Amino acid sequence: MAHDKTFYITTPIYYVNGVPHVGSATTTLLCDALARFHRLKGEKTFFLTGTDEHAQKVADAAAKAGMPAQEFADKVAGRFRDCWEYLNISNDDFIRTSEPRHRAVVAEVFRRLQATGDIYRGKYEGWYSVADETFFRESEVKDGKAIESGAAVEWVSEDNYYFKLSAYGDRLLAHIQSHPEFLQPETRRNEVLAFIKGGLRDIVVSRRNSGWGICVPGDESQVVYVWFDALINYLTATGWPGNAAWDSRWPADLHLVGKEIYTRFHATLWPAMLMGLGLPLPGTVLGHGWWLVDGEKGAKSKGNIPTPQEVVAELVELSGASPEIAKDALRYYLLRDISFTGDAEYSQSHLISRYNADLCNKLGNLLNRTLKMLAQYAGAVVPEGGAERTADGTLASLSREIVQDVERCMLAYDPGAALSVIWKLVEAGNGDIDTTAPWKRHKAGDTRGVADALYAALEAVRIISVLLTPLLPHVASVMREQLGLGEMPLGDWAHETHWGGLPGGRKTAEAQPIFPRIDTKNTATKQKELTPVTENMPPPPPILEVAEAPAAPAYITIDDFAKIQLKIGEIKTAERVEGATKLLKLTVDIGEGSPRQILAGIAESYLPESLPGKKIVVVANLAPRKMRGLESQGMLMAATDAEGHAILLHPADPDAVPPGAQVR
Ligand code: ME8
Repeated sequence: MAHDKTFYITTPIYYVNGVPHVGSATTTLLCDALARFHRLKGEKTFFLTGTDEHAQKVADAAAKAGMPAQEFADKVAGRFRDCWEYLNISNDDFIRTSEPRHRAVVAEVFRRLQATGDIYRGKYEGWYSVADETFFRESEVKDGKAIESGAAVEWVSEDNYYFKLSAYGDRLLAHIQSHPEFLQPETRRNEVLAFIKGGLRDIVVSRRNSGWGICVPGDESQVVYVWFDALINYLTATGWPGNAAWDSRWPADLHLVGKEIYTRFHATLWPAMLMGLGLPLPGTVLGHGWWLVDGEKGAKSKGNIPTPQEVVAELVELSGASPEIAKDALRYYLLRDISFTGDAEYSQSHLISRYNADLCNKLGNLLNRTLKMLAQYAGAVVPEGGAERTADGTLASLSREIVQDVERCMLAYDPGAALSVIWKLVEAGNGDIDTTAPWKRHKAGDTRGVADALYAALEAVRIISVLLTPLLPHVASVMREQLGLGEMPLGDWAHETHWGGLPGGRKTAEAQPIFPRIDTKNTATKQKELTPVTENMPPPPPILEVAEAPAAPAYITIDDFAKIQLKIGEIKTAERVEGATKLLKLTVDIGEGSPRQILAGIAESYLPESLPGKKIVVVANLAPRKMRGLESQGMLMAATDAEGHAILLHPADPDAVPPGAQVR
């Protein structure tokens, strides 16, 4: 095998019983970011996605639509292709399991495993769930439902073919234990270890032929079980076994999937099938958590989760940003907030907070103010002198660290962590401008000082554009356009991430804001005016009415004031409240031993992760009251800014006052 190994990355192939939504888009976008990163580093890359068509639920959906299954599958597969094109997904191939190239490989795998005795004939009697397309054991079923998913099961009794999964338990365990990178994250690896140690049973790999699926070779009465068929897609796309170059792609470096298809299928059945075929196992199988909507898994069957096109249209409408920018804003939210270890709540208000706080206020502001100052103080021409001109050098050294951290995150397959690291540089860029204050230097006639400060800010913006190229490709290219630079050439990652690379003497383009701010005061009304985003989608959650204070009288007496007990509190934890756009649930230490639970209507002004550790002022003797079924044991004091956002009050010297200190 004298070929250079290609970096090979795959998404699940999606069932064509429903259209793509922001859940399937998330897995696809994660893979897209990783594929783009490897290409930028100059590696040969092969990024595969596609559709899984031979499921019983696809046949059922086609019947419901009154269409032949193949015609129905063609139509919905087209929706997936279109959606990925719309989102600028850079897949190198799109595989459909109904294609002849795949049917031939499935038949070949089946034949080979029959020849080794790994596939044999038997009779199956037991439970099957169409929604999960999974066979369940008696112990996995309760009250007619699969315990794992809650989906209905039916009793089936069929003559089938079996795969000898039971023979692979020990080899699987040995491989998992000697390859710590194979199953990630660690919590899922442990789940798989427990699943395998619990004992593997042989698995049914064919079903009665009801006219939809790939026939078992030599036995037209049976079709190959949809999961056995589907997993093989990863091999089909390499050209195995006929194409001499198949092993430049195989084994895949990364299979990225959602958690529900991780343990049983991608981490157990698939590696066992490969072992049976004598083929190497994939480098890493990584499972992410779900987007929940109002606490429940977002799923096409429930119709509770929007399509990317719907969300982008809303963002364009609310912000006035261009559709391409709105697509990257959606990318930003999905990549940044999906969780690998747990689940995450998907909501429009979280998306808007991310848009306003991170994209508009931080990134957009940094780009805009830097270019505006350059135009104002230096004729929009990049100062000459390169890396020499880096003000006090802090931004330069931070940038070096951040480049390394971003690379580490991307190599660890974590685009969300990479984004949060990049935002440290965005924040530091803004902070550096505040401290170097080019406007003051300009006023003092310090031309050199202005040039140093502006060069540092411009270079930070350029490095950020490089780091964002695989993650937010359109935003990165607009940033580069405004900086007067061209597209990032593939393979130039190492060179372009060096501090000091921005050539002097070049004219920048006019600063154009790319993320117009969303006015959150109007969001609720506008949201209501929009046509429902998906049929059957529940209406958006009502905006919480934060209890209005009664109008204050002109004067109160000192005795009235004395009734109010104000104390310094320290925020310990902060999280969003499911279904509430404005509300955060905090625990606050006010010096009483155990912290109080306080609900505050500040979710549109503060990200929960920015709050722990902050000292604030609490009304400690406000009678407890319930909001959204949760008790609030106090109130935080906050001012209101011009746009109606809550701005928390903090002690001027937070270290001097312990939690519980009286405020008068
Ligand atoms: O399972 N949150 O296809 P599928 C996050 N055909 N990701 C989600 C999600 C959510 N709420 N909902 C779906 C299949 N996904 C099989 C796969 S592979 C050989 C065969 C994403 O159409 C996530 O990646 O049900 C999940 O694993 C996948 O879509 C399931 O897509």
